[in-house]
Amino acid sequence: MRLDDFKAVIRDLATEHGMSEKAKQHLMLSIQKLADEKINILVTGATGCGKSSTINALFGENVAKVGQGVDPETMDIKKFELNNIILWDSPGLGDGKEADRRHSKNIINKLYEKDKDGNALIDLVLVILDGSSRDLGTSFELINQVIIPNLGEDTNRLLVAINQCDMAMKGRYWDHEKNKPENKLVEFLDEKVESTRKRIHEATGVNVEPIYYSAGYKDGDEEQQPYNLSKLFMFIVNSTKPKKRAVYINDMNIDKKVWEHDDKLQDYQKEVQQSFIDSIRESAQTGGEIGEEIGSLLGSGGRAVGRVIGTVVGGAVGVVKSFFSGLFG
Ligand SMILES: Nc1nc2c(ncn2[C@@H]2O[C@H](COP(=O)(O)OP(=O)(O)O)[C@@H](O)[C@H]2O)c(=O)[nH]1
Ligand SMILES: [Mg+2]
Repeated sequence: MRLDDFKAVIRDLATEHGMSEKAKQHLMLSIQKLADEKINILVTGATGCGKSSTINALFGENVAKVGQGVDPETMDIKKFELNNIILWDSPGLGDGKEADRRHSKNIINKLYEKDKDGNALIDLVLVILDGSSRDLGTSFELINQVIIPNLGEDTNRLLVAINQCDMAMKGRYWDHEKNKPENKLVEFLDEKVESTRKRIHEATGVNVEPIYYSAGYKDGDEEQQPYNLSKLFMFIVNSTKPKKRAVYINDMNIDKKVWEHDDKLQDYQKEVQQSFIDSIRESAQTGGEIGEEIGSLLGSGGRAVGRVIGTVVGGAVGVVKSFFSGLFG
């Protein structure tokens, strides 16, 4: 369990800072408790938008099967159970009237499902739009008429992401060598983000902040790495309840190369890292002296914490290192 690696790092850090045994114990127990947390994510969007590709990019190569067509047998919600993350993969709209009705119903039911504590089961709804498509009408119908009206108060758990940004201008202005968009495409994508934001706001009054990315693809020998996947991941982490955020450590893709191509890579990694630390601090939150000790170790007063973790992680811990390296050069 990779959270154990993180625990070891924090334990060393606590020892280094002369934290009391009592506070240390509390902190370790809190991290241990995080290992039992589950995060449920509903991934939806039109068939072919890249749900499976995105899931694989984020969580590892073969979690979901890419390129599965509209097979009536497999069209309904699929469930993927990782260590701590449970993914629900549902087609959006656009597969015909009958299928649309069924998918809407499935999605709405999922949105109202409660976990054992009576909280909404779904922590996060990730709606993926196909950035190469000119007609996103059914996607807006999905967001504005199916998801948002049934989301409840917590609209923060909705994330809208535009995939296949490499194909948004039919493949033009994509720099294959650097695996990133040229200026013309950046402008185009920025406009797409803005018009998406507007269309959702005008229809529902809800403010979302869409992002664009590419899940990449593999086609025989040809392979294209994801772009802005770290950014997507940062948005996913930030849309999750603070307490649960560190749980992602257990399931994120440890293949470093998928995370490397981003417009502001270091910012995203820094923010994710801070989120993980905040998450641990929050789950360890308590009053009295113990609380103070933990606060001073992991709180914003302890800004050095990230650097120290980077150092401690040093040669050892696989995923934490792989994701954070580059930050601590
Ligand atoms: N060029 C490009 N192709 C993509 C991208 N994401 C997915 N694809 C391709 O789009 C097709 C459909 O993807 P898939 O993940 O199966 O979509 P799903 O039906 O939503 O699960 C596949 O051929 C993928 O390789 C991307 O970011 N860029
Ligand atoms: Mg799929």
